[in-house]
Amino acid sequence: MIDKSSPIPLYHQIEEVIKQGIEHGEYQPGDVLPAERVYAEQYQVSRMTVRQAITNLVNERYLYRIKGKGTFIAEPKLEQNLKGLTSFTEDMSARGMKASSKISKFDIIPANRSLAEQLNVDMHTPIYEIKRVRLAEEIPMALERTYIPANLIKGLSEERVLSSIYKYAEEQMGLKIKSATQTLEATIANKEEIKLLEVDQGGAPVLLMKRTSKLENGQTFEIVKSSYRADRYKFMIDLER
Ligand code: 16G
Repeated sequence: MIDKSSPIPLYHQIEEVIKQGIEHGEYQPGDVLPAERVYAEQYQVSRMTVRQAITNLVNERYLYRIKGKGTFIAEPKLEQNLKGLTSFTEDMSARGMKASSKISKFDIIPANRSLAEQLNVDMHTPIYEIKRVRLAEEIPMALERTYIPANLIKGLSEERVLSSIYKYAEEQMGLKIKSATQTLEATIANKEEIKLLEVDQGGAPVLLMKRTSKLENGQTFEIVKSSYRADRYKFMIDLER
C-alpha cells in the first residue's frame, strides 16, 4: 500500500492509510490509534514520518490527542447540504439522529433599530429573542440566536422551542416558510460559544451562518445567527455548469 518510489510524500501515504482505516470502519470513533511504532514497522518507514502523518490528521480533526493517554479517532463530521430550506430538527431526523435543544434565553424584547430594519417591522415591535444550543444525540452542534416578530407566532413558549420552531409555526400556526437568504463565514468561538458548545478554549473554529427567512406573503419570519462547530460540521453544495 506504501509506494516508496512514488513522488507522493511517505507521510501523506501514511495519512491515506489511516484515513482509509477510519472510512472502512477498521477504527471506530473514540478508539485509540495504534502506536507510531506499529505503523513504522508495518510500512517500513521512520517514526518521524508516522508522527508527521498523525499530526496532519490531528490538524484536520480526523484524530484528536489527549495528553498522557494517546491519540484517538474523532467522530466524523456531519455533512449538511446547503440547498434545502430545512430546520435543524429535520436535518437531524433525516440522518436518523435525535435533535434536542437547551435554552439559554427566551424573552420578548422591543425591536431596536437594527432588528426593526432586518425584520422589516417598526421600532419597539415585540420580538421573540431565543437562544438555543442545538444538540444531536446529546452532542452540542450549534448555538442558535433567533429573532421572530411576536405577533407572527402567538403562544410560542420556552417549552415549545425545546423542539421544532418550524414545526410549530407551520403545523400549529399555519404559516408557510417559503424562502431564505443565508450567509456562511468562518469565525473563532467566543467565550459563550466555548462554554455552550463545549469546544477548546483558544481558537476553536466555528462556522457562522446567518439566515433571514420569509413567509409566502413576503413577510420576514425570522433572522437567525447560528454558530456551528467546525469540528462537527461540513457544508456541501452541488454545482452545475
Ligand atoms: C435551522 C436554521 C434556523 C431555523 C432552525 C429551526 C440555519 C442556519 N438555521 O437551524 O434558521 O430557525 O433551523 O429549527 O440553518 P427547528 O425547527 O428545529 O427549531
